[in-house]
Amino acid sequence: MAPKDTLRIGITCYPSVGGSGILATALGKDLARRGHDVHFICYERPFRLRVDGPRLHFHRVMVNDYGLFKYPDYTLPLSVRMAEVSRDQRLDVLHVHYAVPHATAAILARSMLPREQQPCVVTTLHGTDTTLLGYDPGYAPAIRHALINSDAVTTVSESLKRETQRVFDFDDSIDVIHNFFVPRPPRRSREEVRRELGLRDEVVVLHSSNLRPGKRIDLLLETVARVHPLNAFRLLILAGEPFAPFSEQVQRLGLTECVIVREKVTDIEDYLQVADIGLFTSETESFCLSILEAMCFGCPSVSTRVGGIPEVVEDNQSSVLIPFGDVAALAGALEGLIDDKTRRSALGRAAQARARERFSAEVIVPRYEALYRRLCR
Ligand code: GMT
Repeated sequence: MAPKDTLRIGITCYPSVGGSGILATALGKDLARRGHDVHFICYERPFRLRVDGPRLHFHRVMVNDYGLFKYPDYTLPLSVRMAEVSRDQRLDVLHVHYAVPHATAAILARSMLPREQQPCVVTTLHGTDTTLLGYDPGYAPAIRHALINSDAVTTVSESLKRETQRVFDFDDSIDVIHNFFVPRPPRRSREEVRRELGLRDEVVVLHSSNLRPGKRIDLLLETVARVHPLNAFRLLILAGEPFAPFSEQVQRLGLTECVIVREKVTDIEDYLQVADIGLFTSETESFCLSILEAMCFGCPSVSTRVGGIPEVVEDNQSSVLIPFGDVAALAGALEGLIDDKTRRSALGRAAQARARERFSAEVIVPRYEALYRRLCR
């Protein structure tokens, strides 16, 4: 890439285990691979950005705990760091993932700088910044203000775009740029991982998430408890947060032998390669990156038909969609796929092809690049 084509991009996201941070990290890595200079500005190193790389840098935001403050403030130190990095690295773009408080901090950072040093602000909404905080009168006006003052707003699905327009009464333009996933080659063999999980010939049903309330882990476990026979499969849960709050339900439903939990897994590909069917019972989901991660390994899912999920998968072609809350139908669909290896494989092949054609870095990242260039012009 010629030097004049190189963009200098600041990225702020939540560094913890969660879809928006994972997506932001993957985007930053891919932009750096394409020759851009990328600067992450966060309170911690994003969990999938283990080390800096060529053109890939991490700038920590220091948060103080002053005695006067009952609650430590993050927004102001973040905005100051954003302004410093923008000035020192001559950033063209500040791309914030998740509106609260990142978009507000970016707007403030931009206004701290002289006009010729001001980066363009791009805000990407990922879900609960609209679907949860957008309904909170203590947040909504601040989010709306930050969106109006962003140079561009993107959402990760059409569904989230519609809801954002409605919830914030926002009629400026919104670009829909779907999520993408770049699978790394697994570090261990399939056999090694199956051995670690203590599997014989059971089908592996996979659920990966941060276990937050909207994921409805209660319904996930109820669904699994209805599937027969229980010893034909194991439910592998890759948990981004501690699973302990659900242990009592696992015992009560007699699922102790059936459920395998791995917490805060970093080598997710090791486990994705052994997954046969994904299971997602979410109440709200703007995209569901976990479904896409499974698709990349030829694994179809049974999931609820909510939010942006029908944009990620096609019902009965690459996955099975069930109305939210219909546990009997979820269990029936799951049982059907556990029993039918041929259908499972056909759906899995279609899912993998769809992931490659629509949600690969090659397809999605150039859309962000085009947006940045449009703004920089
Ligand atoms: O609530 C979560 O699952 C975390 C949240 C996030 O911001 O990390 O996930 C949201 O962003 C993901 C990446 O764009 C989407 O795949 C998830 O669907 C979305 N979650 C919700 O909308 C509930």
